[in-house]
Amino acid sequence: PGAGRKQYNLHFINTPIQLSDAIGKEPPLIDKYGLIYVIDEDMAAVKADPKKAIPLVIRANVYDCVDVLLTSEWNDDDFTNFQMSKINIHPHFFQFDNQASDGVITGMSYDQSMRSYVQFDKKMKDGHHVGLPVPMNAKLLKATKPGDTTVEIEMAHHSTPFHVGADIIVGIEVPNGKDARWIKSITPDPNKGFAKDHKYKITFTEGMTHAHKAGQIVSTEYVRYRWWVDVDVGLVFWHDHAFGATTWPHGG
Ligand SMILES: [Cu+2]
Repeated sequence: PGAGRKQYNLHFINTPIQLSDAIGKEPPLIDKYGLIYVIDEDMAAVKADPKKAIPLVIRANVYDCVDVLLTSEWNDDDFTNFQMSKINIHPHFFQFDNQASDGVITGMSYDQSMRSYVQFDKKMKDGHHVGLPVPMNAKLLKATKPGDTTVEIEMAHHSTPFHVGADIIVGIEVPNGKDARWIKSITPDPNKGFAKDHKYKITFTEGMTHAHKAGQIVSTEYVRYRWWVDVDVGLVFWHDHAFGATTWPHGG
């Protein structure tokens, strides 16, 4: 009973994309600033070979539930995202609950676009950050074992610390090795002032499934979309629609 679940962990990455093969004396055409979605398990191979950076197709059968976890490695820059990198997934031809599946970024809807989980610093000007602040990213200070309920972390400097009740992912960059957990408590308490050394001990409401190495990334920067396939809608176009004017020409 219930829908068949198809789960995909997707990353939006900034990587060279080969657009054509070499012909005669002409070298292959490569967009050095490619922007493309990849599935978790393929990310390393795509980064290593611009030929493998091809558009991602998500296939589902009628009555499936497509369960998508989306994250981004596209850092802030000055010439494409103007220090405000954000990406989402906007699938066309769907009936949306725009609070949960549309990739919205506007109005009073919950923000479903993501900042980069690999960004740990920020362009500053006159003592203030330019564009959006540093994303809420951290790194594990100590390795953890399966079943552990606490992590020791160092937040990205200048970022806002996590808060109690938030759900964060430990090991967000690890294919099939992520743990999403609710925060039960944080010490020192960020509500009484941020830690000068940016270091916090976090306790989760339940233990983690996987082992994690020191240095792995801990982040709030992910979104989970669920798409129920009620009817056969054929081929559906989808893309980033947070920064389309600059991501589309590069593949997004
Ligand atoms: Cu669109």
